[in-house]
Amino acid sequence: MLRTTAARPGPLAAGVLLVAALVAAPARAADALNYFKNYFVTGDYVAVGVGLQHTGVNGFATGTLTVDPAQIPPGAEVVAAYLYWQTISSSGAPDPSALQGAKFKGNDISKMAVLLSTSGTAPCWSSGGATGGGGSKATWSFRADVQRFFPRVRPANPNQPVQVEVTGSHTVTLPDMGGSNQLPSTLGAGLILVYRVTGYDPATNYQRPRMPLRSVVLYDGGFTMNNLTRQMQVTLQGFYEASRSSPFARMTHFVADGQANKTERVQITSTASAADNRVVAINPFNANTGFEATTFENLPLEPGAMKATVTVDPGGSGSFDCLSWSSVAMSMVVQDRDGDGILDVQESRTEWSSKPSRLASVYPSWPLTDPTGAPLPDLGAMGLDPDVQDVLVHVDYLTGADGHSHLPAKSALQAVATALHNGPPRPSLVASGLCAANAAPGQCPIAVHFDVGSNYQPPPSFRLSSCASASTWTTDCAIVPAALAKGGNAIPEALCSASGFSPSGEPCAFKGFAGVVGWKSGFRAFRDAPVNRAQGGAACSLGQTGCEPRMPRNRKDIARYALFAHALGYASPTDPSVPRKTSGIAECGGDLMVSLGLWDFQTGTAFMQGSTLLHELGHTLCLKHGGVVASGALEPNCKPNYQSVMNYLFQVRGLLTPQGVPTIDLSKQVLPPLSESALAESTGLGAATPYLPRWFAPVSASYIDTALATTPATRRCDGSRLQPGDPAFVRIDGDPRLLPAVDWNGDGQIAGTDTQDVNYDGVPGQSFTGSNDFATMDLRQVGARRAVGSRAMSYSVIDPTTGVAPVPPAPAVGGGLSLDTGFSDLGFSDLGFSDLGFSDLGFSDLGIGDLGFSDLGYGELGYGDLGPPTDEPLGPGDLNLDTAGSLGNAPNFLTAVALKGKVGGVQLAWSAPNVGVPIAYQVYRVEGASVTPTNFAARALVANVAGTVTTITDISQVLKNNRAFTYFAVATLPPPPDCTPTPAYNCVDNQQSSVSNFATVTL
Ligand SMILES: [Ca+2]
Ligand SMILES: [Ca+2]
Ligand SMILES: [Ca+2]
Ligand SMILES: [Zn+2]
Ligand SMILES: [Zn+2]
Repeated sequence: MLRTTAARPGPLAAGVLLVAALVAAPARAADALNYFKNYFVTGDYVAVGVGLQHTGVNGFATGTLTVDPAQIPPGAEVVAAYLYWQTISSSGAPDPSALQGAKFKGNDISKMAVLLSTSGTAPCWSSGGATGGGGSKATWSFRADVQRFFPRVRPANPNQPVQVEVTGSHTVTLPDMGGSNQLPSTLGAGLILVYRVTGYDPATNYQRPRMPLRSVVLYDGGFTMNNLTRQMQVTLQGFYEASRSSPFARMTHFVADGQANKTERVQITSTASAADNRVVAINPFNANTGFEATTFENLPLEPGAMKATVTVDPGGSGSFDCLSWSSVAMSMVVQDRDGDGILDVQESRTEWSSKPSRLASVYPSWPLTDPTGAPLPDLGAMGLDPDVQDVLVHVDYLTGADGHSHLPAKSALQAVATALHNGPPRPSLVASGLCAANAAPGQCPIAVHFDVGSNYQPPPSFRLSSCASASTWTTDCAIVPAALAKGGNAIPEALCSASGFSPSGEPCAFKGFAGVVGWKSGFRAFRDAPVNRAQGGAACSLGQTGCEPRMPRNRKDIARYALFAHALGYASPTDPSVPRKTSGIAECGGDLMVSLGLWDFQTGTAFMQGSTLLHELGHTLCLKHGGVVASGALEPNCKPNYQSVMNYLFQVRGLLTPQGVPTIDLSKQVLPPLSESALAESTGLGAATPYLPRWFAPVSASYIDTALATTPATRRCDGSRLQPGDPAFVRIDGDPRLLPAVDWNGDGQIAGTDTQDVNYDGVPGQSFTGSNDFATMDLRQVGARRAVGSRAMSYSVIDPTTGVAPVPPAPAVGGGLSLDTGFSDLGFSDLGFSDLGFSDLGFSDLGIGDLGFSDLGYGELGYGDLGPPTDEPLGPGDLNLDTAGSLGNAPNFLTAVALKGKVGGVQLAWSAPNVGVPIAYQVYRVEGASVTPTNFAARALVANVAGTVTTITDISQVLKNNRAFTYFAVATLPPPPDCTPTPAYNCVDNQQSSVSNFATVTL
């Protein structure tokens, strides 16, 4: 008895619109349903329903909710899934039997069910369709977050992302006694899925998004329209601004008890005035005694509409239907002309004040408020602009008991802001006329706004107005004014005791470590923890004056949350009591974490902070380690023809300018394809590049690395462990003197083509596709956050109640509980232990996704986008320290300057590697303007100095006028932590780096 109503055709026919009734407006009624959630997704929702009344056998009705694959586009990711159902039971409170045994796909949902109206609503019990003798009965509406119950499908091809399977048939089993006069009696159930499809369409050269940005708003509760209550009305808000060019909405009603022979009228208005009501449908609810999911398509909203009032009443009909609602969903394309995911009307007050007055009346004052009444932040005053792509990043950080701080260095923020500001034009903005195709750096900026509280504020002379022009923009433009800031919260690290308990007494996984944060429960606990900013971020309870989440909920669709933590809560593969030294983690969405506390100086170098921040920020823009390519496949990491910090080749060492300056940047061009089987030396990468080529070659082939005894890589470039038989490879930087030629095998000759595992992933013969990050990035996912209630990557290794690991169906992903979660002391105790994200672990069933704010979760954000597995089946997290050490940490930016005067000589200066603290440097000199096998063989060791020295003067007698000399430096480093011995390196001896850039001086 499938009662899902087929989609209505149309835009509404003109004839129907003429019916728009000018009936007298009833007094403005209270909303029949409550605001539940709003989403901003590059996708939409799907709703299906099934009627169940009187179908029970042995106390239970079983039905099938069927999602046709045609209802969801290929490549969609599910971001939310809610089951609604209605059961008639005793009034006052539902009898326990109304829920007992409730199942979705065979999983118990009775304990996670959320009762939507605490007093129930009138049952449509009498045969006439109106409320009859049901005084002892009530209709109860329930909701459950069922996202976790959909199976994950791991494709056979590991280069394809994991899918969460939601299409097909889903069985629902609910209490129903079958007979027409027995309780409980379930009317039916409906399923709402919210999905997204990220990115831009390669078939249009990335000019058009695959799907536009839509808002989906969900309202729910319990409401019965009958002879006592002859109208259902609800004003839907939370979408803020419908598209001005295509203001059509979809709307679904989950409604029970409709009868074909009793009529009703559905109307909608964008102005809250009944005079503007447009008829949507006459008598659409006719499922008789069942339940239906009725979807209306192409509802005409007014251009730029900000709210929509839906009214259902009998119309002019004398006979009226008794109808019971549990949910209404609506979606529409929203107005975001610069494609940054932030609506025009949120970015600028002018967009609001210029509305037609009848539309402005629905939001009569500025600033706009979210559906809970909380004012939205004043983004215009922060410098955001509806015609410029903006990225707002709320930054919080942990601080150690010994005084170390994870507040990112100002230079790290500046480097990220500069890279994004100077990006090339995005094709979508060129197509829409917001950028010129040949825009110079800074003329088609991505304006990043770091909310770091009162840190790094510009001088008083700074004017925000200077930020609009490329010629006057400075990195000060990237700092949110302190008066508008909510970020920059310092959070003390908590210690996991030797016996494995946090200070608040919760079990923790990493004994003796502080500041370890799990992804994503622990992360979310920090983000959403209620704090009182005026009291230095002290814990408080929501509802108290001055108490709000660290990242206020009204920023959830506007700001990305960046937590600079000490370490990521994933266990080391070799010792589960120790966290991995992973640099960070992020999802294609709104959340990222940088975790460099187990790196140098407990904070990582400023360069690594910036590089990792841009890398993780890139993941929130849906960029991947191998770039985004037209086929949608996950391409390998470490591709030489992908010059981006997304690529592990460049995250550690940076992208080198011809002068050897390590730079933080994303890929700005599509380089030609590169084949590991045909590496042409004379043509190299096949195009001019802003940065030097980098690749891997056998150490035995490279005359320089053989002679200098460079330590071969101890990891494959993608972070996976070396396998028996893996040859010893080293990382090589291109010599700008040879460009465009590349000496792929490092033998000092430019000749022929080479065949080698140039990305050092253990897979020979690959072909690599170039990728332009700025063309493929998608800024519109800012509001996408994985639901903690969903089953995704962050399973723990430990069940806090039993101390044992969860069993299947939990996927065997390693992980650890967040130490710093501090459940009770963060004021979350009112939600209960399970609510705080332990449903991630698979053993809580309290409908978590309903409580938190990581609503927009989804099944898959965590792992398909993190690239192919590294050394674990699912490779959690990003580049780790061991891999970083193995990627070759040569000295940087070597300069050679001839000194004038009596003594003369050549002054040499360089900077330290970005990872690792050198023990010593060796500086070499060859005669000539370049390095060749011949002059290299005659090289002179100019100096062997301590690792603290970064400048020397060469006053050798061989330095003679009118001759050129070329210098290079190498570093000696201690063995990397967590090093795994390989045939080429024993993890005991010091490491020898590869060479710095070559610096030539002519005397
Ligand atoms: Ca925008
Ligand atoms: Ca903008
Ligand atoms: Ca390869
Ligand atoms: Zn720390
Ligand atoms: Zn990554």
